[in-house]
Amino acid sequence: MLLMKDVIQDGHPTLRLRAKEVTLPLSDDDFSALKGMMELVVNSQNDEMLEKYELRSSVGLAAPQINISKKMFCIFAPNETYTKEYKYAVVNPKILSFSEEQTYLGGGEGCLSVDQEVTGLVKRAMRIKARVNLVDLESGEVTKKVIKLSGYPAIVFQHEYDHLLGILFIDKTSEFLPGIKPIEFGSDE
Ligand code: UDB
Ligand code: ZN
Repeated sequence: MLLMKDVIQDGHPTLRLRAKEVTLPLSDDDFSALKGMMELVVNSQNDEMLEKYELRSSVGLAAPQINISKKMFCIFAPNETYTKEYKYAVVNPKILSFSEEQTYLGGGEGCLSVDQEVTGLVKRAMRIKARVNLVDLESGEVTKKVIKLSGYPAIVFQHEYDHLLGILFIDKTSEFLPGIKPIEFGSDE
């Protein structure tokens, strides 16, 4: 089982690499890695597991964060009204378009690979359209899709996508973002 100690921290060179394309069909190793990543994120949102394994309540994790420099990430996040859950195991994503409209998390972003205390405001597109390969973690089936995301799930997607480019949120923080409407949600763990 993956734990917080398996998540590498800022300063580790892997976090700064451009992740490599994943070869499809998915190898057993890549599939296991994705499964482990999703397990960590899902477990972190379960109070008992969170306490038992001293997890940080997480909404996403990218492969470079567990020292695998490949284009894969997992997301398990609600929308800002808690009416829908987005659970995606993603391989070789490509963001096709970003909306003109921008937003940011009002409480700021953090990162599992950056010291707990550090947060900052990060300008993000309000909506994105992306080409992805979605992996069914039960069957192993991989499906090509074009997805559209908006609001909080779109922010999480962009944060994880940045990890595949070697970008951390601390590279992009602003003190103020005047004229941009924040999403008031996800400010705490
Ligand atoms: C997170 N968690 O997982 F709104 F159930 C952050 C950390 C860094 C604070 C652990 C988080 O936002 N938790 C959260 C928020 C909610 C509801 C909920 C849990 N990440 C993921 C990460 O570092 N991936 O690489 C940071 C987020 C900041 C913006 C998007 C991802
Ligand atoms: Zn992160």
